[in-house]
Amino acid sequence: MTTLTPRSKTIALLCAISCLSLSPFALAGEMKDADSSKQNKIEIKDFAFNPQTLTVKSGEKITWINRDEEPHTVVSVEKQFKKSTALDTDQEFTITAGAPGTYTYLCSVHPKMTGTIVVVKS
Ligand SMILES: [Cu+2]
Repeated sequence: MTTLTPRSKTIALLCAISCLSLSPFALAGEMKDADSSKQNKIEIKDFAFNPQTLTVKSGEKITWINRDEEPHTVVSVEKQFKKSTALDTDQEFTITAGAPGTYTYLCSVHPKMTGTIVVVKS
């Protein structure tokens, strides 16, 4: 009675596959719910950072998301924050804004792509 029939094995396998494919969505949902603070998003699209200048408060999170088919990076010109890896399509990169100041950054793959973050006191 404890032996799995081929049919029940197939069902178990299908369940595992569907559970796996659902997990990224479940995870994204959880992350959204967990973070109720303001979302500072910068979209990378058509080889540009959007918005090009973003003002945030110290301690807030900033997330870049690559909407291009090309890989892009986010690199602080004066190494004021950790640099991203090469972001693939729809991949995100998040930092927490540090001390107040002006932070310029660029894409190291396409150095003409630049952006600015202005951090103000929280
Ligand atoms: Cu780029």
